Amino acid sequence: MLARAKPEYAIPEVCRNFVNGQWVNSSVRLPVINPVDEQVLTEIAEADAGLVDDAVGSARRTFEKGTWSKLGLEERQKVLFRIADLIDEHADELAWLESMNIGSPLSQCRGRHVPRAAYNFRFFAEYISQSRSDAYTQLDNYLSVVTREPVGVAALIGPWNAPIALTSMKIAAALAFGNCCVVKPSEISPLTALRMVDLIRESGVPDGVVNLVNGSGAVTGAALASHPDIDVLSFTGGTATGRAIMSAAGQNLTPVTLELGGKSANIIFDDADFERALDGALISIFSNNGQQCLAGSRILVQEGIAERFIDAFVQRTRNLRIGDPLLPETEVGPLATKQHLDRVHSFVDTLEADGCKLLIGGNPCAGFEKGFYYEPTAVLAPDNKAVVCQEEIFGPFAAFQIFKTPQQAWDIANDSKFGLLGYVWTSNYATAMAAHEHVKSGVLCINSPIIRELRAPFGGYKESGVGRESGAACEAFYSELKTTAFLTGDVPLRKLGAGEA
Ligand code: TXE
Repeated sequence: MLARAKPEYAIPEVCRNFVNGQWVNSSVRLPVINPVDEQVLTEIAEADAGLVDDAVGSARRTFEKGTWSKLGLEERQKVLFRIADLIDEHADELAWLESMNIGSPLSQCRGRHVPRAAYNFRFFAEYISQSRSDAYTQLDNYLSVVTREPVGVAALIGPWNAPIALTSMKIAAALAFGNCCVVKPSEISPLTALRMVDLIRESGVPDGVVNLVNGSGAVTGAALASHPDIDVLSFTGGTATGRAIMSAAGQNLTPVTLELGGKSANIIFDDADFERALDGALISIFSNNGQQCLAGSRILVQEGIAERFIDAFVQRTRNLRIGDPLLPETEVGPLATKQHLDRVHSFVDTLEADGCKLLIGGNPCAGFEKGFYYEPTAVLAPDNKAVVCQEEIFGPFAAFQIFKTPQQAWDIANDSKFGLLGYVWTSNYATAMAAHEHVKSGVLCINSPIIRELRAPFGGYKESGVGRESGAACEAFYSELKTTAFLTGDVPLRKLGAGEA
């Protein structure tokens, strides 16, 4: 392995909490581990329920003051554009921090995740200037006008797998529609959210608008999710955690959006553009080290090309460059944590009983003294009942199945508790249309890996989530609708109590 690039950017010794414009420490520390050398990279100062309450209180008071919620549209836009510019200016640093923290290849963090974070702020800054609402004139003598108001305080709980891209989306949307927020990054990956808060402050967002609390899910996350004074909660993470969060928020009738797991079918027909489908299949399962909810982790191949396709996939998998995520040539880095590595590996134990054939991989990588590296893995499953076809593995682990007819493909794709994405590769227009009709997923990509169109809803059917994220979906979520009826004509009123005795 080549020598690793020297650290070029500072990592804070302690990741503190940011409440009402102040950095706040705490005595409980949790280590953050570097997935490459397994050393402590930094620590987080865990926010307890009291500190979470301070953060929510700060957001509430600031919201009521109106320094942000009542700021003119153009001023708000200017600040959001400034955040985007600052993210772009610090893109190398942010990508480096992300890669150091979660082990994602630097090239992917720099090429996709950080630009996406900047784009999230630009997108919502532009979106709000085009916002419209309704007026109803059908009722004689009344004009009913519908307006939107910011909802108040948003709790934003982020995941560890692509923190900057996913958490920035939540912050950008909450701020754009005039809200204050409390952000809780994953305890595994606090670094980029922390740096983003610095940049948000530098951009001119008033103190108290964005607050950040660090800590474990059980302590900090649970205190935030159950806090009675939050108005909405947006979460991205695992399905089990999503369930706990929705129950906690439900006690306060706090609306939630949940973007959860997936086990997406990547369906490849005989008539697909072979090379393109192959590229797409590899991208869909091995990007971000396989740690993505949108992974095409069940690869369904039609029988006419199955053998050739699977052979080619395995060959390309063998050639993947695994290594230090900071090196430019690296295509697959280490998994985020030791616990996650063990979980991914545990699925190998299910293969034999389910009649699956291991095609490649299936072990932690040899040849690395340290680091949570896992071999890019592919298996062939006899049917969709196999555990590796049902459970989200969230690693570089592909499960192939072979199908005969389109109907079989749709049946297998839909036989899942998840329904986040679907991918279909075909040169036949009718097959693409049939996929559109039959595949039960929140997003479907035809002849393409994921394309995240922010104008269009993103989210899942079934256990993949609740609600959607997009311009319009976020507008609906982060604002209250108000109908005001104006009397415009002469409408006599009944005179209660004015009758003769
Ligand atoms: O993340 P969790 P985990 C999937 C993936 C992965 C599995 C588990 O399959 O293997 O989920 O991931 C906070 N109240 N995805 O357990 O628990 C936590 O602190 C409030 C899919 O490592 O979902 C962190 O900030 N908050 C995925 C956040 O929830 C709580 C992304 C996410 O942690 C909490 C990540 C609680 N009770 C994992 N418990 C995707 N959809 O992209 C935890 N948290």
